[in-house]
Amino acid sequence: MMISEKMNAAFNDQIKAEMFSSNLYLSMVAYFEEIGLKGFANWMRIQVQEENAHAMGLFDYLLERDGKVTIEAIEKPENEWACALDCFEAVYKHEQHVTSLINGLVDVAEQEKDRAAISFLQWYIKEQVEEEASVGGVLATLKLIGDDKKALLMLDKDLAARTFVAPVIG
Ligand code: OFO
Repeated sequence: MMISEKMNAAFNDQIKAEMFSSNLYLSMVAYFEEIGLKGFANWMRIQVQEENAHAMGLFDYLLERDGKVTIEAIEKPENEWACALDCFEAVYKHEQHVTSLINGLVDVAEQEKDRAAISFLQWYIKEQVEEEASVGGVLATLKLIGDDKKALLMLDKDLAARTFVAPVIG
């Protein structure tokens, strides 16, 4: 079934949103490198790769459906944060926003009665649950840490262990 124009446009919007996420986290990589938290920077580097994979999953799916991929301009992300906690609060808020975008995309698929897209997007719904949970976990730890520098460095060590596993989307 040929993808509808409305569904096609909604997919392109989401590709753009995932690429914005990638750039937002890339700016956070730079921030954490600057302040010497290499483990946090590593965690963000993996996050950038995840977001690129999310964008490419939608990109490839749209092509598979004979849709038209359009690459849009991406807004400039935030580049300054007060501290690691401030940064992760922004990440958590952003991921909640992305969850609402994914839900909106599924709403469009339902309106368009596009069962294939509804099925494909289930992966993204589950992924957002994971995204919010993993970011929420780091955020909760940062709140516990407060201004204990030693504990912050321990968390930094933990976050240095994160590795990228290419997701199988769809
Ligand atoms: Fe693509 O999940 Fe984060 O933004």
